[in-house]
Amino acid sequence: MSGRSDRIVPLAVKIVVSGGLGVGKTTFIGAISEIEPLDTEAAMTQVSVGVDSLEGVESKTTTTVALDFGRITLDPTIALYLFGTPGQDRFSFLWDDLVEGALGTVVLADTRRIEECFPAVDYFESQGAPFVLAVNRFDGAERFELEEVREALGLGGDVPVVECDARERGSVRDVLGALMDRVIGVRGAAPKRRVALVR
Ligand SMILES: Nc1nc2c(ncn2[C@@H]2O[C@H](COP(=O)(O)OP(=O)(O)O)[C@@H](O)[C@H]2O)c(=O)[nH]1
Ligand SMILES: [Mg+2]
Repeated sequence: MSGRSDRIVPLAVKIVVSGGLGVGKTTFIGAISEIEPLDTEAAMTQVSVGVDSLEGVESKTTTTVALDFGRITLDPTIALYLFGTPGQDRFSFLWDDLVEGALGTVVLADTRRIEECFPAVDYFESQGAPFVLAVNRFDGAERFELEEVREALGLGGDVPVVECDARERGSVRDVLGALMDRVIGVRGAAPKRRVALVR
């Protein structure tokens, strides 16, 4: 007996889930994670009243103070590890560490409060990191064409804009699939052609 195991150890891929407060990050990770999601929901106290904008998310009484974490094995060779960013801007100093080594990001958006995802979009654009913009469909929210959302956020044509229901496992899976396609597309893209400047 060699003691060796033929068990395939899946490649671990780090994915970040971002967006503003109450856009559905915890729900998104919880819907797909095959392990009990490790989240750090803390009851919102009077302290955050007037600090965290809850307009439009009146039913929300907990908030993520550190991070959400979950795992989904796509096939025997690849496992995605999902890390949610804390929603409040005042925690964005944590993002540099959180995104280190990440292959790509899902930025969730709520069209009732689209401005909530501006900091995330700005951040990941400035990093030059591949991301997809997932419009989380909330009940009663006005419907916008995905191209309108792209325009409102000033996203380039290369950023996939998809819709999702963060409560639905299949929907979350589709978003992650779009992100993986985007990541592979970025990696497989032909190198930029450069032409010498000569007269
Ligand atoms: N209708 C609807 N509600 C959602 C969806 N995603 C999240 N929610 C609800 O929105 C609230 C905020 O979601 P949560 O995941 O805590 O947001 P987070 O602050 O980004 O982690 C919760 O009450 C969720 O149940 C969705 O896709 N559709
Ligand atoms: Mg949360």
